[in-house]
Amino acid sequence: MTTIDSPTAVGSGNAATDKFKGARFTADTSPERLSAIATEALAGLSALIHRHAVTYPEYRVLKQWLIEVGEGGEWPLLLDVFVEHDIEEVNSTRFRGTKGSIEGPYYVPGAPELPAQCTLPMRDEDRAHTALVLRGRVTDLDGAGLGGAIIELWHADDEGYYSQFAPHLPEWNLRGTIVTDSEGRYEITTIQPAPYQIPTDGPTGQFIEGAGWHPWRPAHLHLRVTSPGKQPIITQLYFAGGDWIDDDVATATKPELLLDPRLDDTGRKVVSYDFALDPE
Ligand code: MBD
Ligand code: FE
Repeated sequence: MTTIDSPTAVGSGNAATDKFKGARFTADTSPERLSAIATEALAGLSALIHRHAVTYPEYRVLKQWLIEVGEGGEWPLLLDVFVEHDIEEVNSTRFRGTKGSIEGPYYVPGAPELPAQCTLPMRDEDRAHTALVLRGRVTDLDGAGLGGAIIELWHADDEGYYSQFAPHLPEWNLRGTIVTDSEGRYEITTIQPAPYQIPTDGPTGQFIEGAGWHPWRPAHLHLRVTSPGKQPIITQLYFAGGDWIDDDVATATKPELLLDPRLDDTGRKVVSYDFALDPE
């Protein structure tokens, strides 16, 4: 009998939790600010408990479920799906360059460095799908090309799985760190990802099902674009007309972030996208 390492919610959840914990973050929040935010959070919770007359069985189920979110490693997933979009929104109002979007739970720094014209690492079965060519320029706000800018690109495969969060995939599958040429240009060949389904076998997925919601994100590419002296952009690109594009469970689409690839005469889907970076 062979054992197939199939992706599980607890596997991807714990991989995301371990990676996040490894990074160790701090924030310079004052006691006064912490108190103000916590007081309001608790007041909101208090108000909804009274308004809905939340029962003891409901309270105990909530407690049990929160414990399972932690044990399943799903705090990154749960928070990034339901909370991060508001954090991104309030922190991007002053930027004039390319729109940002949420980072999500599956970014991994240190993907293989690739030249401006490149193909992402992929398996033969990925390569069997229609090629997607994403090309364009990284510029400043005046449109001047930024040579040597860094584009980190990561996305799911045609089954919706991310490398390092699904045990059957090679470490850096469909992940790369691309360096723009001297005029800021890049041309990356990859494949179009499938829509992403929140794992249905974990607490986040069970909650979504219990509430009668759907667990889908539209197909998307994740990007982090940086250049010295510029504000880094973390964003996502989506596919016009795709499933879930107007009903993302993570509320992270924006009209400025839609791609509409065209089939070229070699049978590849080709699309251009330029990234404009704000000054630091
Ligand atoms: C994803 O792939 C994602 O991008 C987000 C934001 C949440 C869960 C899975
Ligand atoms: Fe994603």
